[in-house]
Amino acid sequence: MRFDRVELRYLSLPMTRGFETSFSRTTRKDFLLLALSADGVTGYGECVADESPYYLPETIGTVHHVLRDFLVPLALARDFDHPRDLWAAMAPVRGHEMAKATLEMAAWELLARREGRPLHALLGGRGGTIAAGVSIGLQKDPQALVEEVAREVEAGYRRIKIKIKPGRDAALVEAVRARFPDVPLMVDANNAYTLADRALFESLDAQRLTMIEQPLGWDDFGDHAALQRALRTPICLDESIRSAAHARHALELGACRVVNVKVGRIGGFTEALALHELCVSRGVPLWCGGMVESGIGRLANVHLQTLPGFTLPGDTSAGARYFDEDLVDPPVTVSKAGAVAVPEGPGIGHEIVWDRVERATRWREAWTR
Ligand code: OSB
Ligand code: MG
Repeated sequence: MRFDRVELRYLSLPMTRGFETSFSRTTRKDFLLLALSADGVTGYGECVADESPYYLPETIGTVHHVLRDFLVPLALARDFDHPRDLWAAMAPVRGHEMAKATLEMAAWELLARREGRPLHALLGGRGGTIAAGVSIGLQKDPQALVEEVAREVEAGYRRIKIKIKPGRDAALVEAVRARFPDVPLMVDANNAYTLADRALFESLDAQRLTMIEQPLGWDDFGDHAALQRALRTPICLDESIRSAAHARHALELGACRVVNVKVGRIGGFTEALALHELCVSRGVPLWCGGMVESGIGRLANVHLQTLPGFTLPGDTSAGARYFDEDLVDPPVTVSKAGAVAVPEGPGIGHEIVWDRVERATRWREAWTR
């Protein structure tokens, strides 16, 4: 592929509802969308970085900088046979996985469109449907949370994830469990705790949670290993895993028993495929996380989850839970049976709604060969 143009847009989309985690509350979705062109075909990559470095260190600002000054020049400097060669060429840039993924995912999407095939076919996945789970943000009180869980169970979701933080944890789990004793339920703390909170997690062990996601430090393995030794409930790492090697180290140290993959967090699809292979070879359950993506990034997640190692429902919920006017048509929907249909059109497989993209665009910048 001879890339001849890269365009980066900053988009700001109003959200239908706020999303609150232990680290922030958002009511708008601000993100970068990258368009990569070669020989008259364009592919798209949605960046998962936020304005603030509260989930991981990267931000929209750092992604813009690293793309503009390092990754885009490199992508326009020579030809690439395959997206994995672009990934290899980006190796001299340390870290900055979200920036790398934005470009690398666009290269896969471009290749899929050029071949007239759906993204899942290039990744080695399959058609059909995937199982949907849902991530529910912090609500104003336990009653509001239980009502929200009831709505999502009714909507068909096959696994419920709730956010917790210190002071808003055990009581929330108890309230949900009292009403839904058997629903597949997990919690995500987004690194809000330390080992000093061990007793809380030991008490949660009785709640038959499918897993506890990222309870401790965002870049920690050692304390997670100590906590995992004390628990029956599996720990799942999210923030701590920014490469396939991180996952291997975490598993070897006993820091987790389940892995959450976000393509945008680990540098792109090439690395996601390596991580997938690692988990399959070790029999480790794998699932696909979400970053409140627009339909473009959401569909990329749908395609990835058709690979055989994705044995657990992910955080891919209906686009309409977050956006009245999503950027793809049709939007991503979830059936009453909790299934998302895998698109069969070229690339991500649904049309991008350009007038909505234009309306959401705050600035744009382009580079040519
Ligand atoms: O930790 O999984 C997370 C959203 C933003 C940042 C981090 C996380 C999340 C979610 C939302 O849990 C998942 C989604 O619906 O996209
Ligand atoms: Mg998480």
